[in-house]
Amino acid sequence: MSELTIYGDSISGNCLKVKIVCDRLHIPYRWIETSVLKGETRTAEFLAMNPAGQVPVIMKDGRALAQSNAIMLYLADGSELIPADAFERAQMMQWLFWEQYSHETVIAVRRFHKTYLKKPDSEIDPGLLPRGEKVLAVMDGHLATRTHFVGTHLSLADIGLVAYTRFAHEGGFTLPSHVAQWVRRTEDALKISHAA
Ligand SMILES: N[C@@H](CCC(=O)N[C@@H](CS)C(=O)NCC(=O)O)C(=O)O
Repeated sequence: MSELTIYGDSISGNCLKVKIVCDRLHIPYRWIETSVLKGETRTAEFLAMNPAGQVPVIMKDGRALAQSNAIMLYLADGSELIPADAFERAQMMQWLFWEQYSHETVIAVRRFHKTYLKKPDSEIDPGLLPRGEKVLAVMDGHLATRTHFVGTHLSLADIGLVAYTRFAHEGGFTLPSHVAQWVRRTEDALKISHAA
């Protein structure tokens, strides 16, 4: 089997999800730094792998796969990061779909505009801040009585959600207490540095 290659931008939480899963499961990989800001996702070679022009993308056995959560599901197949119980597995998917539709589109987007495009708050969509606060409140309510998003073990739901939550302060958000504690716990469990 050929080596796994990850095309990723180190500033991107979506790309870090893939790296975190590989590191956790001891999957060897080659990382090819691909900068969004430098337009490296717009070259003909890159668009041939992912016509959507987005990282992360993995190449495995001559095939390309995009979408961070789809990549995590492929890499973690059969591992302890995916619950064996069908209902818990579906709950994990529930959070992963929510992450992409409601969380990443707000928390990651505001962080990108504020920290990387260096826009003043007056030039950033004013709806992002209240929407992000609502998203964090949903997470806080869920975590008030739980250590992990699903069941009692770390799963892809935690990895998918921690990827951008740990950088939420760079988007001007303050983490509610249960979320802040869960971020710390999850970073420690994954042996990644504390982002805040
Ligand atoms: N839903 C996709 C989102 C990927 C995405 O938005 N990637 C960003 C970096 S975080 C990107 O490549 N942006 C470049 C662009 O959209 O032009 C995923 O989860 O992989």
